[in-house]
Amino acid sequence: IFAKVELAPRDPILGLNEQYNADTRSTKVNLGVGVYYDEDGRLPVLKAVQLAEQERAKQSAPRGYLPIEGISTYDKGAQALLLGKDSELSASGRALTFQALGGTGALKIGADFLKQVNANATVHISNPSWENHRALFERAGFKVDNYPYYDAATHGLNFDAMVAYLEQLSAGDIVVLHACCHNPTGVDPTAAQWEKIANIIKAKGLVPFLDIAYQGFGAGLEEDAQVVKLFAKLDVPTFVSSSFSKSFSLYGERVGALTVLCASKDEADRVLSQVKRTIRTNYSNPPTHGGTIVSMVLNNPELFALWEKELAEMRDRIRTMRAQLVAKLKEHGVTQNFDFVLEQRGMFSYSGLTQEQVERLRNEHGIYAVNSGRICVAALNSRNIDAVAKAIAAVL
Ligand code: PLP
Ligand code: TYF
Repeated sequence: IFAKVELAPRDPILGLNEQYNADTRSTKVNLGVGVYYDEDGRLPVLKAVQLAEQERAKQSAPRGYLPIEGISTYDKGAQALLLGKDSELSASGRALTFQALGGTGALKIGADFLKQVNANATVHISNPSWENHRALFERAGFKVDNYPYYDAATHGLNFDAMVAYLEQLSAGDIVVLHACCHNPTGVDPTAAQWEKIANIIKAKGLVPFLDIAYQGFGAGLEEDAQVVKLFAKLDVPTFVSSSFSKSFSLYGERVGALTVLCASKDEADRVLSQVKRTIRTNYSNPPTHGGTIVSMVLNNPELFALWEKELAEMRDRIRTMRAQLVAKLKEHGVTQNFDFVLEQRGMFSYSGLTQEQVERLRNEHGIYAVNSGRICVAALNSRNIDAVAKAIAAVL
């Protein structure tokens, strides 16, 4: 049965990691994968997480099976982060949240459930989008198309083309939107543009699937959830995949959530039963450790405040790195305007570097960026930024 199995392509981003790890140069810098590193170039273990883990270890809690939908306090906490603490949707039982295996797991159970209820829909993702969006929805059985998004000429959003594209979609079609900190470009619509996007989606009967993997990395936890609240207010059936991988620096714990907004409590009860079936037939129920830690932080006011402060520090450090990168490029004689880097949000910058320049960065300077020109600004620090700016200047 394996004789005809073809070799699958590597994930372009995770493949880059393998290449980076094999590189023996001591000056190498990994700006590829979307991971937040601290000023010392290390993956942080947040203080709020450490305190929760110490408390958890003291409890020596047994590790029984969780409910299919996960830890109820985790689900409530994750939902409140998206909709706010006094959401009418939550109070009326019209919002469902499922603990999921990271943002990816949330996308996958959402996609599988959508395939069951909306099989002939086309899924529309931004051009460009996170590498896994297309593959994941195709694997779930959908046809996947791209809507116009990034405008290379302005390093900004091609809003007119995006709107024109959405206007001609058919009712029931699914539109995947990055609720904040667009991956890979760092370019987000403005509040006014979001209003317009949301109104088209409602008027056309489209199904929004909001992916929010970087809540807290844009402007703040609340600010970054505005887009979710906007859709909640519109009263359209909405899917939200959220992730704590980056915001808690708990990548390997697979902490995420799928939230589904329904029209009535009765509808929500039926949707709940079907999404639970999707989960049961995939992995039965989620794991305990990461979810417990996140739930402890979300539901303890002191730990929550500490977490929010640590998240703000990560966000501010990325901003500082953006400013320093722009300044250092000038210092190294770059005359092109890179000020757009300051406007981009979240971990990434679509730098405008060509594939050839990215290859030279990698081969000649040991600096790893994604072939698209995407760099992870969160991997810069005061020790590597000079070398990075110098190398970019050299390949430009
Ligand atoms: N969605 C986007 C846009 C992402 O950038 C990521 C990155 O990892 C994910 C989803 C998946 O998140 P997780 O690692 O929690 O599965
Ligand atoms: O875009 C990124 O770099 C992150 C990490 O299959 C990532 O989202 C990349 C690829 C992948 C899973 C996570």
